[in-house]
Order: sequence, then C-alpha cells, then structure tokens
Amino acid sequence: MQRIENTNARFELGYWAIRGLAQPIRFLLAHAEVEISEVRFGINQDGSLIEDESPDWQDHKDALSLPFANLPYLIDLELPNEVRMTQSNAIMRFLARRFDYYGDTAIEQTWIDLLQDEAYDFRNSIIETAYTLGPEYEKTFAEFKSTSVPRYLDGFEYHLSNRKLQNCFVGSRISLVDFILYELIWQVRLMVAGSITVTNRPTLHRFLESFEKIPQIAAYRAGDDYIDRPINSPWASFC
Ligand SMILES: N[C@@H](CCC(=O)N[C@@H](CS)C(=O)NCC(=O)O)C(=O)O
Repeated sequence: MQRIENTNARFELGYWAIRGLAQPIRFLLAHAEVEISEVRFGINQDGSLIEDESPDWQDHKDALSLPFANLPYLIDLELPNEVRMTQSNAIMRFLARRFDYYGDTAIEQTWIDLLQDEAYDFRNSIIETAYTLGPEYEKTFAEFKSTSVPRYLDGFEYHLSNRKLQNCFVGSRISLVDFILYELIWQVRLMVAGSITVTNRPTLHRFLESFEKIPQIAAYRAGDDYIDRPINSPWASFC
C-alpha cells in the first residue's frame, strides 16, 4: 500500500494504483482544487509493484469501517462518521452536489444521470474486453471494435455535435459526466488505434483536447501524483 499524504486534505480516496474507476473522481477533485490524500493498493510505498495485489487490500479493508467495503472508497476527513462511502457513481454524484458539477436545472440533471449510466454501460464493455486473458482476447477485442466502439462513440459524437457548446456534454459548463466521458474516450483512443481522429470523430477529438487545456486539469496531469498508466490492472490484456 502506498499513502500519498496531504496535510490539508479534506478527503481520503482509496483505490488500486491504477486509473480505473477512480480516475474521474481524481479529475473532479483536481478541477475543484480540493486537496486529498490517496491510499493506493497493489504497490509498495516506494512505488514498486506487489505481485499478489489482493491481500494488500483484503488486509486493510475491515479496518476502514466502510458500510459497503469496495474500491474506490471516499472518506470525508472532516466528517468521517457521516461520509465513508463506496460506489464510484455515487461518489461522483456526492462530489458533484458538494462542488457544483450537477447541472443547473432538473432537465440538465436528468441528462447527466442518463449519460452517467450510458458511460457505465460503455465502461463495462471496455473492461470485459481489457480483462479477457489469453488467446480469447483477440476475438473479444475484434467484437468490441466492430460493435461497442461504434455504438457508444457514435452516440457520444452525435450527442455532442448537435450541441451549441461542444466542450461539455450537458448544459453550459463542466459537469460530472465530462470527467467520466473524458476518461473513457481517452482510454478507447489508446485501446483502438484510429478510433478517434480529427476526421472520423471530430467533436470527440476536440472535446479531449479542450478538456486537457483546462488549467486545473493541465496542472494535475503535469503533477507527480497523476497516473498516466496503467489504466487497468497491470495483468490485464490492455493496461
Ligand atoms: N460498482 C462498483 C464496482 C467496484 C469494483 O468492482 N471495484 C473493484 C476495482 S475496479 C475492486 O477491486 N473492488 C474491491 C473488492 O471487490 O473488494 C463501483 O462502481 O465502484
């Protein structure tokens, strides 16, 4: 386990030492400029990999008093008894309400909910592929590339290209879904070569660029605590 302690931290975020389900949470908190401490499992304090990662988490999880223990988890260090939570989507909505990333109207909130669920479906198909091991991977990847990738990416491209403001998916400013969708679209661009280019999905291509230019995001991505890779566990077929 690696602890990244911050004396001014408001929250403790626990997860594996990968991007995974925690990355949109990390982006939201970086954008809001909220200081956090992180606990990363599966690596040692010096950053070296632990071969068998599971006990590293199992040995700590009971001591955390999480009502539904899982990773990622979030603890509010100022109100530790009230907020000790898990479920990445619930964490995103909790932080979005707290730091104003949940739209401006009931209709915007409905769109945010819908896109968050659509994104989770997309993520499940990414994960199913990335964690298919051995010779089966090639077939699963080909299926993912020919069905899931066009289904979801074209859906997101169509939605965004029909909006006046194309640097966010809902309303007139960044919301929780932008952190989630940036992460998934960025991942798939790496996973499936040529899936997002200026010519085939220009709106998504511009969305990635404009997200990376947001000053808080650019600063976070350039910092020491940013994880560029792995996206998934190091033993996955795509990591
Ligand atoms: N629905 C949950 C899924 C959480 C989950 O599957 N976490 C994985 C890592 S991505 C894990 O290793 N959990 C630890 C455990 O099951 O004890 C969420 O969105 O947070």
